[in-house]
Amino acid sequence: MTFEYAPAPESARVDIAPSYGLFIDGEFREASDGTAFPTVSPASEEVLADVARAGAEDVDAAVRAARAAFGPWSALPGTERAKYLFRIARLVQERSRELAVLETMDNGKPIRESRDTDLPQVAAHFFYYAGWADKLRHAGFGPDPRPVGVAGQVIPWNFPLLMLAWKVAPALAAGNTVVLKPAETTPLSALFFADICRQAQLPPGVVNIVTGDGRTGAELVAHPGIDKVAFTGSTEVGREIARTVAGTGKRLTLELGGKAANIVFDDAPLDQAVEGIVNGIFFNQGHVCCAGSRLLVQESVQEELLDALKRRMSTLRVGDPLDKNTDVGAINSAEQLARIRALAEAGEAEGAERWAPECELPSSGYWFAPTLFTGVTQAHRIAREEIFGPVLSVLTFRTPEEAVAKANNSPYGLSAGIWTEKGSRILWAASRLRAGVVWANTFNRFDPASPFGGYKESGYGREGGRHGLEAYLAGPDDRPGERHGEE
Ligand code: TXE
Repeated sequence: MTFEYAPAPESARVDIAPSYGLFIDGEFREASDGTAFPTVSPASEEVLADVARAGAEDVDAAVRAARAAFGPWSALPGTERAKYLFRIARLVQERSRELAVLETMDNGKPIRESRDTDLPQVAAHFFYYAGWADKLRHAGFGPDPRPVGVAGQVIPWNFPLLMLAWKVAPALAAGNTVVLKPAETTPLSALFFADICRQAQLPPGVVNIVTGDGRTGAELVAHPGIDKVAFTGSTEVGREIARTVAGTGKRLTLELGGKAANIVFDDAPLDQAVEGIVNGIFFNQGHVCCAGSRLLVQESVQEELLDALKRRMSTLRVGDPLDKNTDVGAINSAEQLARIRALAEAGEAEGAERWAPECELPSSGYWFAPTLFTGVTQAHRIAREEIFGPVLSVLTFRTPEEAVAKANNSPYGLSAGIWTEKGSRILWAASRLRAGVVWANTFNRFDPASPFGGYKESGYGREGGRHGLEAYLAGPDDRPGERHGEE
């Protein structure tokens, strides 16, 4: 299947209304206490729209709607659920230019990325899981695979619509209903998705969207009507959610941060490696949990590689995310910019050497130039903490053993990259790296059929592929509906 798009959407228009409501039981409505918050364009700091902030009463209404919809939705034959998912996938494709522009305006990512990566991946996830909906009985999940129930899903701002797709598509395919809370800085594409659900005539209550901040997320996670919680976000909030969910019988998957090592051996094709390094850390401004934020380069090729990398970084175009020539867009929020700045300053204070190509940053909006730190040691904060921005920390190694040891010396374990011509070395290193995803001679490649998830503080559970579906199916000991008297 190919996902083909018309030429660049520079002329595509998106009509953003002045205000948006919550999507509950198939209807848009204001928050019960009438509160709302603004969502701004990170590239200009202009307010794009006011969005309702869901309080406890609204979260309760959304969970009730999802509970009421669960029985009929889960009882539909898989072939019927598949039709809805295929319809949603096609509508996402039809509206992809509009959605790509919207995503870029609300998030700050380059239009080339939202058009060529985010939107095709969103559609691909709905197509992929649509294909599973009528095959659950024949896929080794047992003779009578059943959904978990109502899923409470809390997602971040780095891939707003794609994270929605990762969570909503498998949940629906398996027969669950959902209440989803998008991040407060990027709520718009989820609300446009709600409109797609209406266009697809999805039964009311199957998908509910409650916008708001962490308070809304906390209400959702703690609600007794939820059977499963799926979260992607920071490790701190992940810990808090794990505490809330502990002992409730709710199922939980957590996809948290990362500090991936991108390991370049001396036999690697260096030009190709440079492209992979740039893609690994500057794609989506480095707002990527699996970003290759630590470059581990073999000492003998360090100089040659860094020269080539600096030349390549000097060609990156930073600026207007709606310009299809832009490579690096805006930082998503003032808070995130402050976090990136603080960690970069810590890098300098601890003695690492900072380098960035000359680039003129726009005067309004949130911006950070692509930045490289050399002379980094494992003790430095920029080698240990997730920066979640366009900042690369360079460390060196002499032997493959040292490379693997340094790569694994992290509280995180989400992803890693290996660059080498030797197939045997790829297998040797991949089996020793404590990372959920290991890429060889490529980076940041995704496919809906591949499971994704981490070790250690990067969280637990897998999304994507068959594993991602399993997370939304009841285990042999689960009794869906039992906690709600629905058996
Ligand atoms: O994340 P939060 P933030 C990392 C990254 C970044 C840092 C902080 O390092 O710099 O986290 O980002 C909702 N109960 N990642 O502050 O707060 C919140 O409203 C329930 C990595 O934006 O974790 C939003 O919808 N929900 C990551 C979502 O959680 C709560 C992606 C994420 O926000 C809540 C994002 C609570 N108590 C940040 N508090 C990745 N793994 O990709 C907040 N939320």
